[in-house]
Amino acid sequence: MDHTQTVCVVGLGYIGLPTAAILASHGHDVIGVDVNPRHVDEVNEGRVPFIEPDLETVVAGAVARGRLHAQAHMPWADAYIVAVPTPFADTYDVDPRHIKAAAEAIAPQLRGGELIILESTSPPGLTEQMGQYILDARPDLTLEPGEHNTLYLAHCPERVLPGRVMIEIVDNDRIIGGVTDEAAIKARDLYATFCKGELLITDARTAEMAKLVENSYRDVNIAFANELSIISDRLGIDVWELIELANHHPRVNILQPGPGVGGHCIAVDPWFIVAAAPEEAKLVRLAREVNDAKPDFVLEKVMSKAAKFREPVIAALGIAFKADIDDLRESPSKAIVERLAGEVEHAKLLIAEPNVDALPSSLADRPNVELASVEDAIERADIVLVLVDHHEFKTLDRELLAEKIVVDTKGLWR
Ligand code: SAJ
Repeated sequence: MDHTQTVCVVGLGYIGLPTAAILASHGHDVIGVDVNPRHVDEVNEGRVPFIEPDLETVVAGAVARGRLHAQAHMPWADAYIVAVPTPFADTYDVDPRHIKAAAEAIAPQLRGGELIILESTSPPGLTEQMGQYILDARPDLTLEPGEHNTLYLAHCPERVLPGRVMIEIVDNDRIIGGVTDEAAIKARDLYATFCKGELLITDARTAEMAKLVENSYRDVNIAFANELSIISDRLGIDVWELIELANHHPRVNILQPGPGVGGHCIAVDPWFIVAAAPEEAKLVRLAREVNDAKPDFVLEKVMSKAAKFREPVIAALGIAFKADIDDLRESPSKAIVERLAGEVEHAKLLIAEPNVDALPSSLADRPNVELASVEDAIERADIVLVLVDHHEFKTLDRELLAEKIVVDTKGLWR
């Protein structure tokens, strides 16, 4: 594919917008499509509706040069990259409604010959399902290669780490799973225009599973760390020191415990494996359960400390799902604070979250909850609960903590 072809990125969220901006800065004409008019307007003004280092500069530059434009309606393009949410339904199976909507919006635009790439995390088979949605709407098209009316369909899972997206989107190796070999080659040629990492070709189902397995691998390792933190608490051992020492072994690399696992990836993707193979995926399921139960442990710890006070004041440091981002999706820290606010009604909760200007409504509407600066929150608190290792917390004057009861889920101030 040469550099002057049009690429349409469907979904201008945490993955779609960086992908659109990088494509535009590498010579493509990019149209971003989003159902949220606020996103569309902000992008066209060169702004980014969420925090991601260096993204806004690239978006602003691409918009100013006329290479990137956002709109609500689906255009025709040589290539489509679909990056819409794939949440799970109650059964832990995928809820394909956004994929279906994207496919049905793309279908009428197609002429034959287009490349359609699904980047959203997908259980095995969803890429083929997306193809079927398109063919249901356009029976005149085909996935068989070599025809004038062929569509080229591939799954290229994104694997970038929030907070490092602009680096990883270019540097990471990419798995490219074609529904046909020809589709994989076309997709590889598009990614080759901006990816410096290796471009690894496979089939769509293996590519779908690879993404799920990577996140599940991390989930299992974090579950091990979280279980160790609970065992260590019982045995009176410092888990952070324990893990640091064990990790000196050349073949041991235990991850870090925390208040639980959040975000829209690691806390979600393993369930797609469980849904696809419920009898076989025993460890994958157990790891999810261990990590999902960690907030209960933290909550009990804080409540036992709070029981010593008539009207305890608790400073909760961080409600984002991890350090140095503003993303509250599936955040165990936010869930812990919400439950504290509900279950310890006589407590006052002071939340320090440097990455947000306002609390989400689940917290803002509660009379015993307040957003505060970190210094103010700690000064007024009886109990300091560390939930996220934001850089602002790491460098705090430790003098502030004298006389305070500290519950530190991230081992920040050891
Ligand atoms: N966490 C721990 N202990 C650790 C590491 C992480 O408790 O040692 C927690 C974090 O605090 C957070 C959660 O796990 O709540 C997930 O954070 P993360 O930094 O591990 O991962 P995500 O969800 O931000 O991004 C992951 C990445 N996957 C892997 O590293 C295998 C990223 O590369 C994927 O692109 C992303 O999921 C995704 O979109 O799937």
